[in-house]
Amino acid sequence: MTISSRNLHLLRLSLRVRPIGTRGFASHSSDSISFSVPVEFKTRTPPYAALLTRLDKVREILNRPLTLAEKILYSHVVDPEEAFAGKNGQIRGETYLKLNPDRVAMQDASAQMALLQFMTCGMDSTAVPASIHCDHLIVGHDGAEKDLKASIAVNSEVFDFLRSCGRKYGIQFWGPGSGIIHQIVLENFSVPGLMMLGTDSHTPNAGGLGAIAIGVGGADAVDALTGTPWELKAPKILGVKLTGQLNGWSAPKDVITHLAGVLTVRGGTGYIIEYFGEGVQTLSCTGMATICNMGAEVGATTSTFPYTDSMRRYLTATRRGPIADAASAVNNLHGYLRADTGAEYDQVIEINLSSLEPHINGPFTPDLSTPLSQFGEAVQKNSWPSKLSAGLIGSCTNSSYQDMSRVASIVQQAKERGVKPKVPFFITPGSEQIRATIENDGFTDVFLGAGAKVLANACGPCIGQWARDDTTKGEINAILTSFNRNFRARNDGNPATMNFLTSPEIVTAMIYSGDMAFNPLKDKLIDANGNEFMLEPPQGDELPPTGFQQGDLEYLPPIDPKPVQSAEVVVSSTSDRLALLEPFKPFEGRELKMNVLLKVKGKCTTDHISAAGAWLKYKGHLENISNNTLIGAMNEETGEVNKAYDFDGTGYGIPELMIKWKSEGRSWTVLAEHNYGEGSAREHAALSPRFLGGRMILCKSFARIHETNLKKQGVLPLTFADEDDYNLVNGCATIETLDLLQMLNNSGDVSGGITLKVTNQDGSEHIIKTKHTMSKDQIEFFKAGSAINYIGSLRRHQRGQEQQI
Ligand code: MIC
Ligand code: SF4
Repeated sequence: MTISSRNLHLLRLSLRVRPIGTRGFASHSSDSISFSVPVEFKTRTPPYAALLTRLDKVREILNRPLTLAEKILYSHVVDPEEAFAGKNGQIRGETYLKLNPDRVAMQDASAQMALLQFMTCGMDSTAVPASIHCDHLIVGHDGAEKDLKASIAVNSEVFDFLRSCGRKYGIQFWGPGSGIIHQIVLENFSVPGLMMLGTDSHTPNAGGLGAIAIGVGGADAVDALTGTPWELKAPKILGVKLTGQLNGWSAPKDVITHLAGVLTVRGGTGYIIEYFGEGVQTLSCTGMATICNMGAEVGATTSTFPYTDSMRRYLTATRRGPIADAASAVNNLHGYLRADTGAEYDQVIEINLSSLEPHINGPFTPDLSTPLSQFGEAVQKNSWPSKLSAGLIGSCTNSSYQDMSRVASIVQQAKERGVKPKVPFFITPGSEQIRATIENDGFTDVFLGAGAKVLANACGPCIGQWARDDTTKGEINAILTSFNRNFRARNDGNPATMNFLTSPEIVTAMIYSGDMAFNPLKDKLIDANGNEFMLEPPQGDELPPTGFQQGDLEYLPPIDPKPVQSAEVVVSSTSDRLALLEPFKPFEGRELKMNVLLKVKGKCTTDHISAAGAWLKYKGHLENISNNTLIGAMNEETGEVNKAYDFDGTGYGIPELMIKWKSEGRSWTVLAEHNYGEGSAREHAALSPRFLGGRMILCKSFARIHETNLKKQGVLPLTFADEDDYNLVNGCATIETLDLLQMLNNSGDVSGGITLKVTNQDGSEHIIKTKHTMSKDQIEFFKAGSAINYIGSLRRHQRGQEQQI
C-alpha cells in the first residue's frame, strides 16, 4: 500500500512517532537531581522526573485517586491530553492508550520473527534499550554441560543471526546458557515504575519488582523498537488484597495457583492485577515475581506490586543500589510506587496468606486448582495416576535463590534420614547468577547428592525441550513441576503426560514419596532404618547471605551496546531455519468472502495453534513452521485432531488443507470457542494462518495477546454477538462480510459489530452479528496488510524526507 505524504503527515500526527536517531527512554526531559543515578545506571532507571511531570497532567485531567498500575501506565502515555481529556473519566476498559514503553526484552524463539520484522523497517538502531535472550532452544537431557554444547551446535545458525542483529542494532545479547529471559530481566532490568514489553507471555514476572511489564507478539515489540507508540486498551484493575503472612509449607506460588482457581484462565482478561494490603510487605521480591509471572495463566494483561523493602533489598543485592535509592526517593517524596489513598479497583479479591494452604493445579489446564489437603481424594476421584513419574523444579516461575534454598532444606533433611528421591528429579536454575550462587552456597552438591540432574540455565523441559527417555508416547503418567503452564503434550511431547503445577517445595517433598496422594503436612516417610518421620516445613534465605555470584563473566553483555552499522546480518537463502519475510499483500478493498476450513472444538491455546517442542527450530522460517498450523486443534464436526475436510469430503491434515486452498486462491476462516489463543505470546499463531490464506478468525472469545497478534498481521478477529451462532455454521460454509468496508471507512464504527452472511454447503443461509475491537490504528494495519507494512512505510518515508533535508 502506498501512503500519500498528506496521509503520512496525518498518520504521523496520530502516531507521534519518535524521530529516527533519538535512542533512549520514552521521555527526554532530564531527571531531577534527587533521582539521578551514575551514568552506568542511566538506561536502566526509569525517567522518574519526566514520569512524575506527565502524571501531574494526568491527575489534572482525571482528578481522582489512582491505583499504582494506573500511575505507572498512564505516566507512560504519549499525550495525556489527547488520551484522557473529554472522556468523562471513563478510561478503564474503554479508552485506547498510546504508550511509550521504556524497554523491550525478546527471547530467542520469538526474537527471530520480531527482528526479521524490525529489519524490514530500515532503522539503524532501536529506539529504546532492548535485550535478546537465548533460552528456549536449549534441550534438557543429560545435564547442563552436555546439553548446552549440543544445543549450541544444533542452533548455531539462529544464535549467530540473533547475535549479529544485536551487534548491528545495539541490542544486548544474552547468549545460550546465560539464563531465562524473565529471570535475567528481574536481575538486571526490572525496576519499580518501569514500563516494558517482552515477546513472551510471562514478561509480567518483572511486576515482582514493581514494573508494568507486558507480554506481546513480535510486531508489538517492533512498535517500541521503532519508537512508534504502542497501543493498549486501558485495562480494568483487579485489586488483590493480601493479609497475614505465609507460613509452613505455603509459598508465594500458592497465591497464584489458588487465584487461578478462583479466576479461571479467562478471569483476568482485560485486567491488570494489582496487589495491595499489609501481606505484601511480608513477601520476598522473587516471591512476588512468581506471583506476577503466573498471572499470565489467568489472562491478565500484567500484574504488579507496590514498592516494598524486599524490592529495595533485591535491587541492592543485584548490584543496583543507586537505582534502589532513586526508587526509594521517588516513592518517599511522591508516593509514585504505591496506590493513592482512596483509589478504587474494579474488583477486589482478598487472600489471607496466614491460612493459605499449598495448592496443586492440573492436569492440562493451569486453573484446575486443588488444595493439597484435598488432592489425594481428587487423584482417586479423577483416576489420575497414583504414582508420580518425575519431579521438575525451576523455570522462569520458580528458580530464585529463595526457592532453591528452601528446596535444598528439604533435600538435606531427607539426606540426613538416608532417603533418596523415588523418581527422577530435575532442576533448572533460572540464570547463570543463580547457578553460580547455589553452587557456591553448597546447594548444588546437596541436589547432586540426591541424584538430581541439574539442567542448563534455560527453559528446557518447560517448553518441550525435554528429551525424556523414561516413558513412551501415549503412556499415561503424572509429573509434578514448579512451572506455570501445563497444556497437553507441552513438556515431553506426550499427550498422556499429566503435568500438575505446584510450588518447588511441594514438588520436592512429593518425589520422596512417589505417591500422588502424599501430603507432607500430615503424612510420614520411612527413613533408611525403617523408622517413620515427617519432613519439617522448608526453611530458606530470601537472598544469599554472602551475596550473589556472577558466575561465568563471558555471559555478561556490555551494559549499553552501541549499534555497529557495518555489522552484517546474514540470512542464507538456502537455510531451513531462517528466511527473510515477504510482506503480506495489502487489503484488496472489497468485502471478504471465504470458506470455513475448520470449526475448532474446546480449548485452543497457542500450543494447539502453533506447537512448540520440535517445531521451535523453525521459528525464524515462516513457511516451514506453518506446517504445524492448528495441528493440535480438534475438529468440532468429527472429534478428530488435526483433520479438516475439503468440499468433496476428502480429509486432510489441517495445514495441508490450508496449503491446498491457498494454492487454489481460496481464502479461509476458522471458527472457535472461548479464549482462543490462550497461553503464549507467540505470534506464529497469527503469522502462520495469515501466511496460509486465513483472513478472519471467528470465535466466542479471544485471549488478549493473540487477538492483538492477529490484528497486527492483518487477520480480522471477530467474536460472535450471540455465541450460539457458532452452531449455525458448518465446515466449508461460505462466509461473506456485509459491512466490513463501512467499518473500515468509519474508523471502526459500525456499533462495534460486523454482519456476516453464512451459506452452508446444504444451502441454508444465516445472517449473523459479530463484534470487533479494532482501534483506528489497527484498522490502518489491516488495510496495509500488516502492522509492519504500515510502520515500515511510515519509517521509510520519514527517512526519505530526512535525507532530503
Ligand atoms: C511459553 O511459555 O509458552 C513460551 C514458549 O515462553 C511462550 C513464547 C513462545 O511461544 O515463543 C510465551 O509464553 O509467550
Ligand atoms: Fe521459558 Fe517456560 Fe518461562 Fe516460557 S514459561 S519463558 S518456556 S521457562
